[in-house]
Amino acid sequence: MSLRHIAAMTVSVLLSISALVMAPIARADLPDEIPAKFTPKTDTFDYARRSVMIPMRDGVKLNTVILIPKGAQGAPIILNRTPYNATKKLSRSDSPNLADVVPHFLDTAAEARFIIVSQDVRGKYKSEGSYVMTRPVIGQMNGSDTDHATDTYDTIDWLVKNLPESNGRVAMMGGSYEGFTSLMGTLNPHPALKVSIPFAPMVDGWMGDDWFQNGAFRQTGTLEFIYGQQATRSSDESWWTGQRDEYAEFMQQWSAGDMAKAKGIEGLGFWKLVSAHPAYDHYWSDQALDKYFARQPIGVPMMIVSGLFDQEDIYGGPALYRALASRPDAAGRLFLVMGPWNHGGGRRFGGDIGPIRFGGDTAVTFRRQVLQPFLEHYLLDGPKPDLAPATIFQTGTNRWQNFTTWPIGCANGCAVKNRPYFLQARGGLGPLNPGNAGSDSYTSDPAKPVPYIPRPIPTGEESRWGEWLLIDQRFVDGRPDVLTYVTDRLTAALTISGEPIARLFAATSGTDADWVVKLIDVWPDQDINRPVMGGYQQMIAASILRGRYREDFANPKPLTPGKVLEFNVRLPHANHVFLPGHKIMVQIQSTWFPLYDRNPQTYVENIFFAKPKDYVTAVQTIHHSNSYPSAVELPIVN
Ligand code: PG9
Repeated sequence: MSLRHIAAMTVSVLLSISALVMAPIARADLPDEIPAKFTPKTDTFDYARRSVMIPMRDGVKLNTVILIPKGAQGAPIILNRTPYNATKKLSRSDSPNLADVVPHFLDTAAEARFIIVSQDVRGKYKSEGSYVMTRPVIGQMNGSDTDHATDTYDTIDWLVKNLPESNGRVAMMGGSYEGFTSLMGTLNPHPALKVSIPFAPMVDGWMGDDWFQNGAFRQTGTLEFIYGQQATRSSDESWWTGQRDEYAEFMQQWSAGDMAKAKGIEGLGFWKLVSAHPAYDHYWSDQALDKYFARQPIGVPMMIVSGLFDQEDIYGGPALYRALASRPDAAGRLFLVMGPWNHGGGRRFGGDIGPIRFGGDTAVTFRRQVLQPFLEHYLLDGPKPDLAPATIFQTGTNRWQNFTTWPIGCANGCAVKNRPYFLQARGGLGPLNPGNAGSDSYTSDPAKPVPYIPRPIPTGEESRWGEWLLIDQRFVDGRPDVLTYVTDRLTAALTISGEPIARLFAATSGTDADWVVKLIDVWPDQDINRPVMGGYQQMIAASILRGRYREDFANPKPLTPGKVLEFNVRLPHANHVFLPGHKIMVQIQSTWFPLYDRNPQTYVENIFFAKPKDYVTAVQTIHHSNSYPSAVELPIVN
């Protein structure tokens, strides 16, 4: 073989090797490793899971997750309707046991082998259709043919016809937004719906639930919530921040409108509506469910469950109860439970909030001793529970109390009367008239707002959101822009039961002002066994009023600079004993940041869009004299 021959052969071998190396592997050569259908091995599970798309009357299908206890026969159904991902809701753990995969508030129902169902509301997660935040009922505000009432009806109709394991009786349960859907499901109810238990329901988003409190905009929670709910269907985009301290984050913009713009959410549907309706106009009052339900028959027996320290929906539960309780169809069918809970406490753990303890897990006690017997009575013909119309936890003494009305008010021979505790000179507080003319002033500076909890105010895993209403208030006591009034040390217990109201006679140098009032229980100076409680300033009830709504929530008006005006600040309901050795304190301030957006203190048409130049310092004067007797009226039990 000649050299040329060998060279030619070598070249051809190299070429074919390189051809082999370079030849692309056909994509089809890699088989899909995910099977067309995977059947999980669930023979050790004590329940079966089904996911179905249930058709509504307009053809839209809603994703519904159904957990059926194995061997179930004649089991009642608990229905939860959520904007928070039904699949995740029913996957609390990876346990094969039903009671461990459902959320805590369904634990007793799961232990009793009820069928548990959760459904994505229209437009969220795997459900079809369009999403509208807290979709209003069909009518003026909802021109479509569907709302939560019709979707509930259609869902229940499907469930009772398609689940042979059920006894055809359904209860609705859920908290907050799901409390709202549990309430809406009772309008024109399906005959199979036997009872509803709305926990911490969102009832009036302007007066005190979620979005506003007496007209002050709850900016942190709301903007973040709108982002999470409305940016995408599956809530996979969410609020971002480059700050650990939410105070610093919100100081970067003056108005909530500028903050929304900075985050890129100014085009989202609900934000556009909120920011177009700063006052309590028809948009809000027509959606207020206490007012709406007061005009409807009570569809099914209902247990409204509320938290005394709910940082999101403290208003709705008792407001709804009050609107309905005196109607004839409420007798024996309407119940209120108020526990020492934050938002979710009754649905999860109710043993403490921060360092404040309630003498054991009150949430488990409630679920086992009150909720489950109630469910079993209506869903399984169990014995009629011995349940008072209002079951309210008394803080301070840490015990449950039963009442025939709530608030007690003038029932039972006026056992409870509102009595003023007057602000007095030198920071005093007490039942005696304040006497000689007196007043205290402070400068409220929107550039240095009072934080609502100590800084840094972290979000995410470090967040103190669930405990903030019970954080020790000493961190602001003594600030020059916070006024403090306090009683002498109590020699006897003082019990309040109901809704405290602050009546402030105040003047501002500006043309608008916010008034924050906090009713505080001051613990004895020292506690050897629990040092953290020594001198603790525990809020019992607190609220904010945007001054422009002093006369009319629907029609704001500028304040006249320097003129003494009366401002009535309604505080959330309380059922509390100030124990001997404790003191009663009131704190007053004009910012509560960044939770509430800042009042520019210059009257502008729409605070959402106030300009930086509108934000000015103002001198706030609180009067305490016989002619201007500022006071906190306490619902004192005789
Ligand atoms: N507080 C929340 C909410 C309720 C209703 C409407 C919007 C938000 C919640 O926890 O669901």
